[in-house]
Amino acid sequence: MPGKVTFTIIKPGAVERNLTGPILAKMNEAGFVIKALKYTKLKKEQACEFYQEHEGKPFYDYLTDFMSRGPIVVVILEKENAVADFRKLIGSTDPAEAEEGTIRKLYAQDKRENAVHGSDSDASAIRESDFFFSRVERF
Ligand code: IDP
Repeated sequence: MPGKVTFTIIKPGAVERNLTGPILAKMNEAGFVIKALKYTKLKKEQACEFYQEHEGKPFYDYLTDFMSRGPIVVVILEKENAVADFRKLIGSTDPAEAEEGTIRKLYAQDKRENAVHGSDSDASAIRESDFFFSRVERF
């Protein structure tokens, strides 16, 4: 049975362009409930750790520079079928391929700076939530 929790990051490009409010509103409108939320910033080595599964890929250095460029908003979200429904809400990695109305179609700049992250499995949602949030920050 799919889990009820997913994890998202509003990435630096979107925070810089003042899109945090509209993006959170889209998540709420789609039925996701905020369980934990934090405004923070990654150091380069922390971005490398978070994205270690992509180490060695051609976009890894750009990605980890980008993700540590400025503030981000990290959020744990709850909803039935959270991971799959959230991936649908954000759309394809490349906004040029994303469906109309998805968060990336609306707000991403390009494939590299694509506004938001969304966990790709229940296990990732747990691992990524644990990366950013302590036990007392969620309830
Ligand atoms: P996802 O975020 O849609 O799950 P992943 O394949 O996990 O996509 O890639 C993580 C992030 O790395 C993407 O959101 C995007 O910012 C960046 N990325 C992925 N593929 C490419 C690429 O081919 N070129 C440049 N950046 C990429």
